[in-house]
Amino acid sequence: MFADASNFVQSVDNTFIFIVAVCVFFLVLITTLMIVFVVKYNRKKNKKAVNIHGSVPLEIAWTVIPTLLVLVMFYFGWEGYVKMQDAPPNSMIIKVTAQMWSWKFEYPNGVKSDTLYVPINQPVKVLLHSMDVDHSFYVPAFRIKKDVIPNYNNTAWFRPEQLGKFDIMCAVYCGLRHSYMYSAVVVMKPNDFKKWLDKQEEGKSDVDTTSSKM
Ligand SMILES: [Cu+2]
Repeated sequence: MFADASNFVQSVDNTFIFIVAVCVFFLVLITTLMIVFVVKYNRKKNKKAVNIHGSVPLEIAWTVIPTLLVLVMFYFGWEGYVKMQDAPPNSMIIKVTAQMWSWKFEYPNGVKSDTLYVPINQPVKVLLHSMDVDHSFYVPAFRIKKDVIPNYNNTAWFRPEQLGKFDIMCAVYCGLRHSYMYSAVVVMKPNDFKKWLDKQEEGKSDVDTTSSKM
């Protein structure tokens, strides 16, 4: 049903679907019972109200079942969160700088770009820095979202598993042009990524010479 653009898609979607399914099940159950009871116990049919006393089996059921359900939700949420916190040691480190209102990406060799380029199947750890206010690094297709806060080193990681271009957006309102804070992550074949990075590095030295002449 969903495209597997990163290693987190499956676990996040399963947790989400489980929670939605539980909510829909109870919405339908409670609404149906309400309607049935309104008809069945209508005042016109049952003019005299009857006092009902407690039921131990019922009380146990409506305490234990919801408790188990929220514990299962917590388990999936916690398990997914721990995986997202723990970047593999072979991750490529990319510095991400957020500022009003743009993203900057810096690769291990010092190359910088406005769009994030990554090789497929390579774990990438992003070091998230903010130059000014709170932002949030959000890649919906990868199911990752992490706050980017001034004076605080937040990190996130992902392993892209599908070639293509995916949206990056800021998920925290950060000022007038917050909605302009769009970028993209481009997932490339490892060879293409290497070529791109080498080309950028040549470009970078050109820029350095021109700036030093000025
Ligand atoms: Cu922002």
